[in-house]
Amino acid sequence: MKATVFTFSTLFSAAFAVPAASKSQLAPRAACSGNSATDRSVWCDYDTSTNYYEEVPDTGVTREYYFELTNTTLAPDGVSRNVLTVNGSIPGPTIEADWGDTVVVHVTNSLSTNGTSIHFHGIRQNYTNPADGVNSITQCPVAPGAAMTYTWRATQYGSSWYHSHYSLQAWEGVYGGIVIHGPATANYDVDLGSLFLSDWDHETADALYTTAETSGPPTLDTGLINGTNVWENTTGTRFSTTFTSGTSYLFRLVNPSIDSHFDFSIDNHTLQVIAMDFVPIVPYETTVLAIGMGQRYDIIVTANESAVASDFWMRAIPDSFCSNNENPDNILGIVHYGSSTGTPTTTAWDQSIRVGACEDEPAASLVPYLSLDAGSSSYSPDLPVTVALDDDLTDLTVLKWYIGSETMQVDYDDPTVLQVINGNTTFASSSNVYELNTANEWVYTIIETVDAVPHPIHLHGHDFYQLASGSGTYASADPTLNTANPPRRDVAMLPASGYVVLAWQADNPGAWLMHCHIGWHISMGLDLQWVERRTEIASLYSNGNTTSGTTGLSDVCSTWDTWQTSDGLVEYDSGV
Ligand SMILES: *[C@@H]1O[C@H](CO)[C@@H](O)[C@H](O)[C@H]1NC(C)=O
Ligand SMILES: *[C@@H]1O[C@H](CO)[C@@H](O)[C@H](O)[C@H]1NC(C)=O
Ligand SMILES: *[C@@H]1O[C@H](CO)[C@@H](O)[C@H](O)[C@H]1NC(C)=O
Ligand SMILES: *[C@@H]1O[C@H](CO)[C@@H](O)[C@H](O)[C@H]1NC(C)=O
Ligand SMILES: *[C@@H]1O[C@H](CO)[C@@H](O)[C@H](O)[C@H]1NC(C)=O
Ligand SMILES: *[C@@H]1O[C@H](CO)[C@@H](O)[C@H](O)[C@H]1NC(C)=O
Ligand SMILES: *[C@@H]1O[C@H](CO)[C@@H](O)[C@H](O)[C@H]1NC(C)=O
Ligand SMILES: *[C@@H]1O[C@H](CO)[C@@H](O)[C@H](O)[C@H]1NC(C)=O
Ligand SMILES: *[C@@H]1O[C@H](CO)[C@@H](O)[C@H](O)[C@H]1NC(C)=O
Ligand SMILES: *[C@@H]1O[C@H](CO)[C@@H](O)[C@H](O)[C@H]1NC(C)=O
Ligand SMILES: [Cu+2]
Repeated sequence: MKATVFTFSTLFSAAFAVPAASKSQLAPRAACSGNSATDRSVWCDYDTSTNYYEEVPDTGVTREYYFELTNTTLAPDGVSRNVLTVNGSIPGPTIEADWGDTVVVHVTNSLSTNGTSIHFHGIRQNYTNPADGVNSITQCPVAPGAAMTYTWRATQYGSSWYHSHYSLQAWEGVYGGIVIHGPATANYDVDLGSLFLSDWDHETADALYTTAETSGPPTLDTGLINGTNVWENTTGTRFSTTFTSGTSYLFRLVNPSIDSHFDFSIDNHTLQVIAMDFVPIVPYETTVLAIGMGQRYDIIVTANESAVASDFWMRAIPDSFCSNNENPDNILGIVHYGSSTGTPTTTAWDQSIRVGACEDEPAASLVPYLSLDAGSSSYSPDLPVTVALDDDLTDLTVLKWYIGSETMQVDYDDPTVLQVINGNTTFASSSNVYELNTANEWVYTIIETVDAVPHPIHLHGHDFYQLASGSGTYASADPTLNTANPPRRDVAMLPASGYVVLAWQADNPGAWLMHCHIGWHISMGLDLQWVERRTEIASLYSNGNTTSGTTGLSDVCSTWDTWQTSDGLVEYDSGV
């Protein structure tokens, strides 16, 4: 299929909210006036009570980044393998900005046999659907040798990550941190930045995919803490960080794994949890924190345990209910106190406080600091998640995951928004489109499964309100929906043999993906899309600044079409 290319000249009108006096400036402010170690709640004229869905600081600052995707060899645990990276490292460079800044990311694809698109996970993309970076939905893939620019505003603050949305590329290494500086709901002294907890294998994700789609999830070799670990205790380097007694530290935990749910802890240290995804919460304490794929938690750790030891283990233990790993007890980092360089001999916290079924932290702990209630809804689609054997595009019999009545299969060269811009409103059933055409209506999505497999469900373009979650079918459980300041975030666990009810408002026009964040399942079709306020979509794409340089969507698609034709690439997965 060949993409029909539209011209921008017919479509130049939209107002994109780039502050007028944009200036490029790389180093973010260390803090905003008033914000200090003894009062993290304020941020210049704003604070943690500001409704960031409605009000955003007008900084007038633009942060500009240049990313290059490269195909190289790295040895994160001392064992060399082929990896795909942003700028040669795993994780790639961190995107850092202040709340309210505009972020511009120029991506050059220097790979030879893959397209790409970069998704800024959890970023609301308020009226900037073109910058959501999902091939087959908001753009064609960026062809080898080509480039594309993404422009968006940091309307939220907190922690996240960016990653490729092209096939399994994110899990070959194409990801990095996003840190948006802003206020916080508890005080800390030092911000240590992102802390990635990931699974890892010595074979590439692409090489493991045939196993995953024919016999189920493969057992992975090991895991990494912030991109590093040891292998068989003989090669590689463990992650380590140094504490000064009496100081408190902020860690921005991110789980970018392909198929692992982690229980995180630091021996003898209590974790104070202050944010889930991009939503600051009323602080609570725990010793072991469960973090699903795609989720983030900001935690504060106080260095007050020097009486116990000088060296402590930091542990990322894959929950064996849903994560198959050869070395679940050796995904470790080290916290040293002062100048100590010793190997810890500390004992793990009692892990049984976790349910051990790859579930979320208890909903009662996850109380958004900015208290908001969900509105009422008259639209509540019930979407079963199932798995079945099907033929794939190359006629192999493989496992496909369904959500609703479809397993997604969309085309690199005919993204949803291009179909919308071209006026085609009849989406193929395999596009798994649900339309939300009434501005600001609420939708209550019921997602449920009878299989004993939990799934981290992620929504693009919005934070959702988690109205209910539990085991059994939705009908038999018949839960009372909690609309009064329920957990609000962008990834929630669908419990094994259970249901979850996620609500949000159609306040952001665009084509937005909703999917399971298990890498294998994204490729095996556990994806759907919300086409929100269809008639308002074309005008969002009329501004060349949000897409490729000056020429936008059409240019990226025509370069892709030429490459895909010459390469003879046949799609073999969902297309997202
Ligand atoms: C989102 O974008 C709309 C349209 O440009 C604008 O009116 C609104 O103020 C924006 N919201 C935020 C929080 O920036
Ligand atoms: C990434 O690499 C590009 C191209 O080599 C370079 O221009 C850019 O400065 C690098 N960016 C960072 C944040 O390291
Ligand atoms: C990366 O390099 C390997 C080895 O040369 C090659 O087989 C593979 O196709 C390349 N992948 C990409 C995405 O460029
Ligand atoms: C991406 O490149 C890898 C090799 O690095 C290859 O195995 C895979 O088939 C490619 N995928 C697509 C969809 O181009
Ligand atoms: C993890 O790596 C990122 C990227 O290199 C870095 O910004 C961050 O500070 C590291 N985290 C910690 C806790 O050292
Ligand atoms: C590797 O090191 C960890 C931490 O010291 C230890 O628990 C484990 O037993 C070691 N494994 C082997 C195979 O020596
Ligand atoms: C250390 O600080 C935490 C709060 O972060 C507290 O729960 C714990 O009791 C303190 N431990 C000691 C030994 O004071
Ligand atoms: C450190 O943690 C271990 C395991 O939870 C516990 O047995 C030990 O008593 C703790 N030490 C102190 C001094 O709190
Ligand atoms: C509209 O899209 C549908 C589904 O992809 C396709 O079958 C149909 O041919 C398209 N119609 C036009 C006029 O392009
Ligand atoms: C597009 O970008 C150029 C160069 O950065 C800038 O001068 C122009 O004002 C932008 N246009 C819009 C509509 O934002
Ligand atoms: Cu899944």
